[in-house]
Amino acid sequence: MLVGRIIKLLAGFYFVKTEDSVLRCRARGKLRAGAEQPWVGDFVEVVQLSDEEGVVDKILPRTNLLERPTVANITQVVVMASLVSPSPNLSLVDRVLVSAEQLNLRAVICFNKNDLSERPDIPAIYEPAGYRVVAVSVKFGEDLEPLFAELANQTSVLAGQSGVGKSSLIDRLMPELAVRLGEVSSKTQHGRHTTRHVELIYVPEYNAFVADTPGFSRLELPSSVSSQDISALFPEMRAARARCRFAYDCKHHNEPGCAVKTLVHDGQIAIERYNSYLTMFEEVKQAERGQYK
Ligand SMILES: Nc1nc2c(ncn2[C@@H]2O[C@H](COP(=O)(O)OP(=O)(O)OP(=O)(O)O)[C@@H](O)[C@H]2O)c(=O)[nH]1
Ligand SMILES: [Zn+2]
Repeated sequence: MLVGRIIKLLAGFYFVKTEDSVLRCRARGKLRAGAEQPWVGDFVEVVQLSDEEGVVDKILPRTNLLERPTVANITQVVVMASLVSPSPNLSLVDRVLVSAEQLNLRAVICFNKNDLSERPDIPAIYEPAGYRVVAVSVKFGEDLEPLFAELANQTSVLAGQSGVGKSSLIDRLMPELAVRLGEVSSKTQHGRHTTRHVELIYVPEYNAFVADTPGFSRLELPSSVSSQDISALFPEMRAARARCRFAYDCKHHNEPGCAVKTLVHDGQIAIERYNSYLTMFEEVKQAERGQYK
């Protein structure tokens, strides 16, 4: 039995990347519906029928299954923002980071277009939180090595507002670096973005999988998060919470003896991050009020 990974779903076929080829596969009947349905990103057992064809026989256990885009076994989120044009939407960056924390995914922040502006103050906002931050110019191919190093051995999904350079990055990762089979005809006929489903691009040089998710711009704030738990999803606030006078009842807003506010005051939590926290807290609080009315 051969083990591979589904990298694309097209017209009822699963394209499974194995050690040394990509097989076009049908799935066994029992796998085609419901919970047993295979998704892009799944590791699967395949019965090979020929050099090019096979049958997906079994889905191996998943570590996660992301929705919108539906993709399995993601290990990290790359949050993309541009330093200028569009100016960075840091509240969107923070929302994606909070979602990544909740999903237990590693997060990397990639600030693009550093050819237009340096703005070292912006990446610095994320340092106290311990996030990996890179500043690159995708267009001019500058400073990309640290980003590629972060992609290595991971399965990444890109998130970021429109115009920050997600497609440009995907284009850089392929075609000269990436395995992207069965694309030629659909590309010439309809262009790349007609692919409705998410696709995984494999970059052999870094053993990196990157999800190409056209139109995908943000991860939704998971609805299961409670207002009280939001501060735990900000790594630089997490440890301080226990030291607040009201401990886990503290909203870190106007309460006396708040350890989080002390860190903000001392510059150990960036004011931008703290403001994002307050916004998200209010948003979730409002939703909770609606729920319990
Ligand atoms: N100056 C500069 N421009 C860039 C850079 N990277 C991308 N761009 C430009 O920014 C614009 C948007 O880039 P895209 O790659 O289409 O952005 P996107 O995030 O995929 O946008 P959507 O498809 O709308 O989600 C294009 O005109 C790119 O040429 C960069 O590093 N520097
Ligand atoms: Zn507090």
